This record gives sequence, C-alpha cells and structure tokens, in this order.
Amino acid sequence: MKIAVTADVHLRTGGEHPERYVALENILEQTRDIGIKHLIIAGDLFDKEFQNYSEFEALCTKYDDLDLYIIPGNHDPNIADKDIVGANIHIYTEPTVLEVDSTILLFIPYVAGKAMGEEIARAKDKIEGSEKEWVLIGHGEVYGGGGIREVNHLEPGPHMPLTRRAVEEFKPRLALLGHIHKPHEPIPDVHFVGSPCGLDITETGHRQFVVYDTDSGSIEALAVRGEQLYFNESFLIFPAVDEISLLEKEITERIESWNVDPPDHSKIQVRLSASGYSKNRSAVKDALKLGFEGFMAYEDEDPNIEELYSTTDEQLEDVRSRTMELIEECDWDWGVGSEPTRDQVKIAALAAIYGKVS
Ligand SMILES: [Mn+2]
Repeated sequence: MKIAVTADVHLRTGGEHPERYVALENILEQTRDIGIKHLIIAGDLFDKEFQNYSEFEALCTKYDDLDLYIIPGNHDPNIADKDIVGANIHIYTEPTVLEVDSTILLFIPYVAGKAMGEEIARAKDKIEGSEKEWVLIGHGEVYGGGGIREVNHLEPGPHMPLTRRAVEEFKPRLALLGHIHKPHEPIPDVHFVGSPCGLDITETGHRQFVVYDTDSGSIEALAVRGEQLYFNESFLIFPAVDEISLLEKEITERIESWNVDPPDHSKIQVRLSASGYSKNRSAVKDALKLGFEGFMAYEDEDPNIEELYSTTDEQLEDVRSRTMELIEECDWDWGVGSEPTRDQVKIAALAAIYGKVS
C-alpha cells in the first residue's frame, strides 16, 4: 500500500499565506488522483502561535475520502484531536503505532527538551517482538556521524534530535521526518521529506512530497504544483574584457537550470547578488536587472552588489584565470558542515589576487 507524506506546511490564515493552502491542497489532490488513501503530516502543519483551524478543517472536509495522520511539531506542539475537528483527521499526541499491511508506522510526536530516541524507547514494546518492519515518523533534527548536525537555519535547535546511535539501536526500516524543509537523506534510510511551500527566499527551488510504498519499502518524491517558487542566485564576477557577456550567458544558464515552464514564470520570486571583482559594477547590476526582468524581485529588492569590488587591473588576468582553473579542477565533493564551498574559496583567491579595492 502507498502512503503520502509531507511536513512543515506552516499554515496561517489563507489571507496571510494563501500559497501554503494551495500547496497542501495540491498534495491532497495528487494523493487522491493516484488512489492513495493516507496522508501523513510529520509536524509543523501549523505555524507558531496560530490556533485558527477552521480553514484547514474545511479543506479536510473536501477530501473526506483521505485519512490524515498528523503529529505535532515544534511550531504546533499543542495541537490535539479535541481542537481540530474532522472524521478523517487523526492527531497523535503520544507515541502511537499504526499498522498498515505488513508495516508498523510509529508516530513520535514532538516533545520539547526530549531526544527522539527517548520517546522511541517509551514505545519499545510496540516495535519489538514483532515480525513486521517499522517506519519512524517524527519531527526534529538529525545528529549524524562525524559531528554533523542538521539544523533548520530559521530556528537553531536543539529540536528533538534523532541520533545515529538511536537509529542503530532501534533499527527502523526507514525514518520519514519533518523539521528541515529541504528534502535530503542525512544518514542512510533517514529522510527529511521536505516542505511543500517555501516560507521565504531562503527556501528555494521546486517543492516536493513523498510517497512511501509499504510493499517495496521504497520512497518516491513527487513535485508539488504550488503557486510560489523562490530562487536565490549569486554570481561570481571576474574583471575580464567580456565580463558582462559572460554574465549574460550565465544568467541564461541559471534560468534554464530552474527547469520551470514559461507559463509558471509568474510564480517565481528571485533574490540576486554579485560578488568578486569588476571593471564596471554598474553594468553588472544593470545586466542582472535586465537578465531577470521577466521575474518578480523578492520584496522589490535590487541586485545586491555589496561584495562586488571594482578594479581596473588587467595585468592580473592570467593569474586570475589560471587560479580559477586550478580551483575548478579540484575535487570538491567532500566537505560538509563548516568547510568552505568552491565559490567561497574562489572569492578568497580573488581577494588575494586583486586585494579588496573598492
Ligand atoms: Mn519544525
């Protein structure tokens, strides 16, 4: 059997954030269209300090053939069945097991000040001694190996961390988690399902939800067709004769890389910045504005060129190009956490070559 999973919708009123309802409804629609009967929402269905549930209830009434299984997250830690009313709405406020076919789903609601492992331990008798495999549904951070800590930048933790040790001890077949809004798999078989709608310009790109197949144990990501998409594009500029035409080419490539159909371009909001060294900062800014004129600027912001320095030094062209080539040739597929990115290293190298002339 297939089960749809999302998290971190952060609903407020439809007046404040209609796009969040649109995204959630799109998931409900797709879920129904595929013939899936269950949707899990792994925490932060509602935004913090928000208790107006009537719009959500009305939406659930429209999809009364789907069952919604909800756990609280750190933004909505007090939601309960008695407050949010609907025959198809199920909110778990205690560690709870739901058996679906050959799989046990263990819902671990968010509890402030607890580690996820502590709460799994409370439900240990429900998962041990069963022949069936179990899947963890939770809301929190993941502390992986090597001191890596996955945190939500909008709200530094700790928020109910799941440790690698707890995963090794309790051995879920899979963990499907909310809290970090960007979908990824920080340790094997532990997935952040991703949020259906970016909350602000820092949450960029296409949004997704996942479908879990209890038979195969596999998960599949499906695109959410919402009405708002954020992109945050920064460009590294070198003081070359053709710096503007190079920039124009890169702008075209970036827009193509978004992979958004032209009819959907109106859904996009962009934030732009340029850093590095330029012979003509004003022309860089103009090229950015012109290159992205078909898109809405996030909060009407101008392209940010605060980290773009002007230089007229042409003697250093060869030093610059060779250095950039060498940095490009390195294998960058290793660092995580606090290690600098390739672009950060390039910026540091440019500063060494040109000095910070402004
Ligand atoms: Mn959260």
